[in-house]
Amino acid sequence: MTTDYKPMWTSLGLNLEKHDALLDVLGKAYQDIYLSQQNRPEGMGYLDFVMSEVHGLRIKELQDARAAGRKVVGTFCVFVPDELILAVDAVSVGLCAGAEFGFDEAERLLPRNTCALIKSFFGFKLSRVCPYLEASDLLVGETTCDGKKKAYEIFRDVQPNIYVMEVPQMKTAQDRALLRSEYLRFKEALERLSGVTISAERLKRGIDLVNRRRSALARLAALRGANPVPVSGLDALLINQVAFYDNPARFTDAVEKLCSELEKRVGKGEGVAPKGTPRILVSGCPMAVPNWKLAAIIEGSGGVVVGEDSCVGERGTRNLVDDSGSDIDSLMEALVERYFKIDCAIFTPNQERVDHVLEMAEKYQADGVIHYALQFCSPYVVESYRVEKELSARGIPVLRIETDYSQEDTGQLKTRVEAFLEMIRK
Ligand code: BJ8
Repeated sequence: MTTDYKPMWTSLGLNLEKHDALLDVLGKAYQDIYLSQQNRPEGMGYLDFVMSEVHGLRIKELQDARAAGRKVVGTFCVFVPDELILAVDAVSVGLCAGAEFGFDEAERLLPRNTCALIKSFFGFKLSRVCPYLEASDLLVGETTCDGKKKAYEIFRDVQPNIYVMEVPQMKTAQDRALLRSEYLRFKEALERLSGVTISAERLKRGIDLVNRRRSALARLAALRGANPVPVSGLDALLINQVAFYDNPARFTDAVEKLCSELEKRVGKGEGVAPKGTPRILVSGCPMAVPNWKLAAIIEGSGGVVVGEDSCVGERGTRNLVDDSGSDIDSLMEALVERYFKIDCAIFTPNQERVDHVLEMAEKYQADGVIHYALQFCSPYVVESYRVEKELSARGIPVLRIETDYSQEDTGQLKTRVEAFLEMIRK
């Protein structure tokens, strides 16, 4: 960062000392994990720039938007429709929660056996190191897993501007009606927040922006089916992470440009790893910035990640919203139609997820699946049993791991991943 952003961070109430410490750790990790990769596509330069300005220029953009009267809405889950947020000209930012920071403070409010993702957003808030949290005019929580649902009750004490959306847990007609009514309630909350009424035209614009972003990410995902694969799993993960907080139109253009570069690579048979490198599909909990741990271990052990069955990945981006409706009712229905298909492990039963993992394994020519669950995340830890059972029955090797954000088990995980890759190679 060349500009001095300290006055902006101070005005947001950040703890500058701790914030500097966080940026130091982040910068070093990025250098070691990302910038040390070989043969990266040129288009990744845009992502490197965005990351270098993640607490700088992007926050300035948010503050400028606020000064111009627009609102910033922070979210924690892919069930919260960006389309509605964009329809009121607000800026949507997916909040990170991917680093072990401020956990001591978080554990004063939360049980120790809470998943790292929840502890992380508490830690960021209590240490006052996240400018996105501080710049948000509204935070949207949801009743997905019990951990998050109950944690928001406590979070409200330190961050009062939180809105909680109810998300159903089954896929019956009643559940669909519940989601629809929750989206209508959210639409009204956004209208109150912004003073803007969502017309069909406005919603269509929001749908179009998000559809374009999802289409660009789908194009990127499809290119990873090539053998050799033209982009590393680490870089693809980063792109999916940045999608949550970058300007959507600018981000989409950058991804489309990168995809054109990757298409050329595929045409020439070039890749980031030679043919024969074990191809891994990762399935499970979302990996928020800067959680690069598992992908770094896999790719540092001689494998390559070719897809993510994750909310920071295909679970969050598959399916577009039908924008053919001409009135608000039909467009809202189209939103519900798209979001109701999300196969998060909070749903029961959740056969769709197993079907998607199988479909993805085939599409991306995966040699094996690594199931990733955060410790204490009951939905994904429990569901990993069925995922493994059904994949194994079809001859797809599966490694199930449970971890957190610390580096303490890195050596142990590396040993297990190496053994898994070795087994696949035979
Ligand atoms: S739609 S995956 S983003 S809820 S890791 S906090 S589940 S205990 S994040 Fe998620 Fe929405 Fe589902 Fe996706 Fe709870 Fe598990 Fe922690 Fe989790």
